[in-house]
Amino acid sequence: MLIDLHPQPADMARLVHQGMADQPKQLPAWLLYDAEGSRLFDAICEQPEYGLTRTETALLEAKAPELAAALGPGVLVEFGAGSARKVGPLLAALQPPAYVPLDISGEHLEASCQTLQAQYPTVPVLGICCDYSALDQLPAHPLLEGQRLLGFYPGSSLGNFTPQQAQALLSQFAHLLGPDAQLLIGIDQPKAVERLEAAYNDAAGFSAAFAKNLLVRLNRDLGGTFDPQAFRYQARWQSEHSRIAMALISDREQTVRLAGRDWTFAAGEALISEYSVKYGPQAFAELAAAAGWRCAQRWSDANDDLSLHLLVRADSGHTHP
Ligand code: AVI
Repeated sequence: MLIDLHPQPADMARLVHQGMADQPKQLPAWLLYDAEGSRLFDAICEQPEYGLTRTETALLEAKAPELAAALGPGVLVEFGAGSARKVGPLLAALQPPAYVPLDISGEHLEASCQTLQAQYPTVPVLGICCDYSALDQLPAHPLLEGQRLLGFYPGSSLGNFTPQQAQALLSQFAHLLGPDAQLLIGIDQPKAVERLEAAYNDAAGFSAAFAKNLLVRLNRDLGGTFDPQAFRYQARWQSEHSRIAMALISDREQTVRLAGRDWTFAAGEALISEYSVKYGPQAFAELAAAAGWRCAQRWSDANDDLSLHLLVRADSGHTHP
């Protein structure tokens, strides 16, 4: 079952106008995820240099019963579920009354819903295709009515927002999930620069293809005239911001038409395709606190590369881990 709330072309054009007028030019990360972008992202997750997915999946598998016990009963709402490959152990341990994956990539989401429904026939699955960062409220649905909601936000996708946007997003999740909610969130941590830069610039070229697919997508869906060959992909660690900046660098001065307007690039000018901010446990706890959440418990892998944080509402009086 799928509810389709994908942004309309006029909304996409408005966001593109805003982002292209920014300095540096930058577009919302969710535009990367058309059907091809979602496929390329899945391929990135399997590259030897990109350990995030493997580490988090292993941690979820190992800790699923503990995580389920800490979360308690409720409908599981996953933000940015994509292929929903991580949630299995949690569904098995939690046996929630329903599982509600949200994702921007409709076709991809539909396929994941079908696969999961077949694997977990006792858990009703309700997919919602949407930009979860712009969702004011969850749609009314019998599966959600009167239920306590548990948020699940793995993959460190919070890092694809600036810290200011990330704080707003965490506050919005609190609002969407309601007073009794908890949020289980996966956060990638800072580590050696060489490892970080390699993770976002895999030798097989999937990271570059993923970023360049943005231009193909913009050409197709928003009347763009980008020549992907005229841009080069770059991923750099910016320690002052604790983030990887992924960019498409214009190899010459050029003017591109997009969403009904002309945009000029200087030679060497960047179009930021994505940031990926990394938070250590302390920095993340501060960010969560600013958004009204308290870190109740943390799990991490043996190398302490990545954390799963269990967040409870700061005003809930909930004392359990
Ligand atoms: C989805 N997100 C957490 C990925 C990341 O690691 O920031 C997106 C990504 N882009 C290129 N590689 C991975």
